[in-house]
Amino acid sequence: MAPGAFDSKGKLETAIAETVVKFPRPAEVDKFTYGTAGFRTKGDWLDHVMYGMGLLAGLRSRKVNGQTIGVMITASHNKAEDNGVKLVDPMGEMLETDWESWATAIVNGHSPEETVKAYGDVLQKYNIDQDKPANVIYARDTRPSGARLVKALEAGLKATNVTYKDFGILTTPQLHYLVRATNTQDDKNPYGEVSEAGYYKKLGAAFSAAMKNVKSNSPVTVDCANGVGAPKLKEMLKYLPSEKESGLKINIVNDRIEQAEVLNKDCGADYVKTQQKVPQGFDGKNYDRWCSFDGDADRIVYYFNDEGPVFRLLDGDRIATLAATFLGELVKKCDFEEKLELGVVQTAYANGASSKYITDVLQLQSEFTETGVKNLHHVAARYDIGVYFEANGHGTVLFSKKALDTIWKKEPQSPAQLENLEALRAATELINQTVGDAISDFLLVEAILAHEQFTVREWLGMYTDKPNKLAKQVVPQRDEYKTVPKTAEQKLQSPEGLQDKIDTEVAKYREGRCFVRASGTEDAVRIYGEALSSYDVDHMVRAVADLIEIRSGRRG
Ligand code: G16
Repeated sequence: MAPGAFDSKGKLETAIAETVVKFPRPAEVDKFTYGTAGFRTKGDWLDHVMYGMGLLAGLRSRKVNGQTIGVMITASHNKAEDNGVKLVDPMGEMLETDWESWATAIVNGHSPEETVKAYGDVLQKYNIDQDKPANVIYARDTRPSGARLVKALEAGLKATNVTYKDFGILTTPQLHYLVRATNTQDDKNPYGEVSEAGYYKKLGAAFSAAMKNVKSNSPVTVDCANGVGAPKLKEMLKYLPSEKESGLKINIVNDRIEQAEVLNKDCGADYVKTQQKVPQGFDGKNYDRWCSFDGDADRIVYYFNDEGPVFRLLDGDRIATLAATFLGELVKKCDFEEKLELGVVQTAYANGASSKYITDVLQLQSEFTETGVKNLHHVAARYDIGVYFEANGHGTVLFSKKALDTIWKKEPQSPAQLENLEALRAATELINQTVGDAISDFLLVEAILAHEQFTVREWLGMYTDKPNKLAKQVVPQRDEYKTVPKTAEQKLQSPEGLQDKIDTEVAKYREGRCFVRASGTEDAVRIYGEALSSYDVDHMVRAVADLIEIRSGRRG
């Protein structure tokens, strides 16, 4: 069959038209939109979307010469009844953004003919040969709707002759790992074994290497948000050095995955970050080290109770600065002949104090992108070592080929340099290069704290956060909140006139910064504010929230 064409006998068109009707569009949804991290809404409404994503995943694989594409079924930090789906590109990164509009076109067909046409449009646009092989792997989190949605996905894959494999229940980053591992199997340096066990082996070996010369400040407690991170972290423990060897004792709480309704409920990274409080099940004493994963284990935040008790958060900004400091020092100590450029990428939600620390104290380049790891990842990839983190705890570190070659080829000049080189090499293996990964980030942070012999208090003492607040406000129509391009989402262009009102309010507060943007994962807008004092922040954010309530017609 010629590239860009359906088969001449119309078999493919018929197969799509006959199967898509089994997964009708829900009446409740006018339009599905590919948001910050794919499609996300109530699980009950997603069968049609999932079928369409099966079609698209096959097309994408054919476009990239049969390389394996990943499909992850998850709604991450959202409540249990929601679900979602995102595609993973061959190197484990998020789907190329140009393809998001095709995803939207395919899943929004109002009739079988429209779905068939959207499929044909992609074939034609990219001159795709439908007869070429296509390979897709997929996994899901612990949500009850996941098993049913897999059936819809498989129907889309079968209709278009895609070879597929179900990896069952995994964390989102594990699926990203598997996609990259699959596509690099024939390379000189495969990313890892193509199995869940391969993931644990790789991280376990890297963590043992990272901890070779150091001991941890034990213990640490991990809140797994009652999600998939709980069983997977328990499995990971089997591959880690013993408590006796590493000094690290890992406690796990909020691991009730059999009770779907408690997923992310009053616990998990998003709850802790947005509520600025400890999760349900917290029983730590002052200065005990705790951290929280989110529902699909791609985000992590740390925290502890200070005297008072006063809640202290060590969020994504803190992990970024900790990692950048540690890696930057190791690079200096290794004294490479080739200069390695380190950069840190954040979003507008980053605390101003962290950005100042990166540029003024660490003297590193810092850049800002729009929300979504898909945006940060590509900017970080321009550096030799690119650290990227969203304040909400989603992020990782990327090493360029040049950086990896430099780090692995260097001949150490002294035992001390060998130790530093070994720590840096271990970090390149420990850090998930595909996407933010709570388990990998957790092990990285634990290794760094052990190397630096840092307590949580000392970590917090690296700089002082500006008082801040991240609030969420449910609105009837989040689509009307649009931001001005190239402002890192800090200025609204619509609803008309709202930004002027926000500016007037914010100007009343000392060193105030506050912005509003529509969430791409929930039916809400997010309001972020920081100012000189907590009192100012609370009042400023409240005042901006009032403006939105008035706008939504909830207040006169
Ligand atoms: C997803 C994205 C993150 C983003 C978060 C919140 O995370 O992968 O990059 O920060 O949504 O996005 P928004 O503010 O648009 O709702 P997750 O962990 O929910 O997949």
